[in-house]
Amino acid sequence: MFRSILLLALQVAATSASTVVYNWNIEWATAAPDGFHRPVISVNGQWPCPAIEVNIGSRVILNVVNRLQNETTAVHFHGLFQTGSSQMDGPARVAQCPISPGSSFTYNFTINQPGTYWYHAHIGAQYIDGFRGPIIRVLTVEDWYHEQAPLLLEYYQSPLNEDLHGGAEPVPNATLINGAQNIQFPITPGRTYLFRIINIGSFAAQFVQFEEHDMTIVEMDGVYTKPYKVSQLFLTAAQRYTVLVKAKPTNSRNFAIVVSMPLGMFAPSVIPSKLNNNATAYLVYDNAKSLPEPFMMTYQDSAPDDLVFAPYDPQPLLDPVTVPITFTISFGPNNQNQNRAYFNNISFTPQKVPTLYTALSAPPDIVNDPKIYGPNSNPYVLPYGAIVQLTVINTDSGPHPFHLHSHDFQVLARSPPGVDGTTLVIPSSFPGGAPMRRDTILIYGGGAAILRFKVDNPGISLFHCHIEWHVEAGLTATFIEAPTQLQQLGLVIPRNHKETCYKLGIPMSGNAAGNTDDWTDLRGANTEPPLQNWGALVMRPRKRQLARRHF
Ligand SMILES: [Cu+2]
Repeated sequence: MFRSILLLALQVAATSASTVVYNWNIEWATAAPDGFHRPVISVNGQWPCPAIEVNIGSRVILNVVNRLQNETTAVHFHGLFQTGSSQMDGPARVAQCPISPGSSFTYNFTINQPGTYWYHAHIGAQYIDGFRGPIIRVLTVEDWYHEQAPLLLEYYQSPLNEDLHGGAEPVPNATLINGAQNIQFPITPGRTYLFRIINIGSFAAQFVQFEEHDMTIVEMDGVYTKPYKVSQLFLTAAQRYTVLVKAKPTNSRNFAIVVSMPLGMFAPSVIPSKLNNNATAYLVYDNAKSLPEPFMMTYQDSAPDDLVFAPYDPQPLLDPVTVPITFTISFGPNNQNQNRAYFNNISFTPQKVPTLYTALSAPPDIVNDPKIYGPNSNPYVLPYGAIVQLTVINTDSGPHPFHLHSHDFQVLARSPPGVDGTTLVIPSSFPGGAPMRRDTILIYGGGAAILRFKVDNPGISLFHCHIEWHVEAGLTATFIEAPTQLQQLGLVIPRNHKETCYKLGIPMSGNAAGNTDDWTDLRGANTEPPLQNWGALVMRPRKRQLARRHF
């Protein structure tokens, strides 16, 4: 567990071109962060999983050995652009093959962005079972389930769930702070503390409030901002903030930190009877004094509105738009009666050949044809240098946090909660003087947002909802970014990356269907999700086990 307060004074701007090697055995352990014992996915037996802590300029070599025995794995580094290293981005079946039990896999990349990031499994809802952690020491907040992800996922995507619960998502059982509850942070009066706060959860948004202490926001999602004082923070899954907290001048008493999941995102019919949606931690000024009772948090609706934050390094509006894309988000049962999620009526299904390998192996004269990536990868080929405008229209009644790999994006406009998004227009000026930027944005139910980014990072960049259930339900689009330039980069696919594919019999060349003779022949490409989705499990259970205890 992290006692992770960093004194601002210790934030020395250190740069070094060092190489940091991590050797991680991914293995099962048991933990009871909220008193309930359950299997968790650990790093070298350690859970919560350790932080990756590196200075800017450092090279990270992360040697992963999958010792889970019953599940495959893959790791994504959320917020890192992986410029020139798309093969290290991590999404299984997109940038790599799943790592089989017993296999090794090396991620090797340079950190060239300051800020707050995190890592998580990017395969089959696996990060719900605990394989997630910070890149830098932080205060993490997260939702927590008592049931294991494969069981929950299989039930979530089953026709039975559609019939009984309208396809509702499994609801977490608890909220955690730094993978625990009742953590204590020792505080010295008069000092200013820097907290990097990450929502590493898989579904719920979290409100964070320090009793009688304001927070001054200075960074969000890797984008440093002009200081902005708030009394309460709101983080969707995957969002990050760095805040400064000024300690009181005296140690007259101790204070509570309360973290709370709003219940509005959960379907009432499947909320567990013993849901604990609050967690408490403490600012301890004086060990001899008692700890306060946690205060009742009153949610400041969508507090604060992140569109008002001003980047510390304002960048001019990306203009003119050369590739406008409109995504209409919807949910509904497919013809197998599974509750699926759609961008423009297309539900994402992983293809036979990982998309990066299709892009690397395609003949140059066809690599820019989106068809070769398979219609159900929801492919968009973006030419180098393009200015892309994403207009995302959420026709669902619930809010969704959308994340773009390999970039941050400019947020030009977003409709407020409860406002019809179809009339959204780009304002003539921005509250912060320049468009706000981040890599994960909440789009309210029935609302919309307009985002822009520049195609300057050849590789495969996913755009998806960061609610892990919705990833599995297909709420993902694939940007094939500058494939001609990508081929010219000469990416080296390491031997152990190839071996993971050989082991699973996954082809590393060809179109989405694995066809290398006729690249326009997509027969055999994956178009439907499996009727039973057991996530990262290698062997499906003999008998179908429904996660009925949870529902
Ligand atoms: Cu979603």
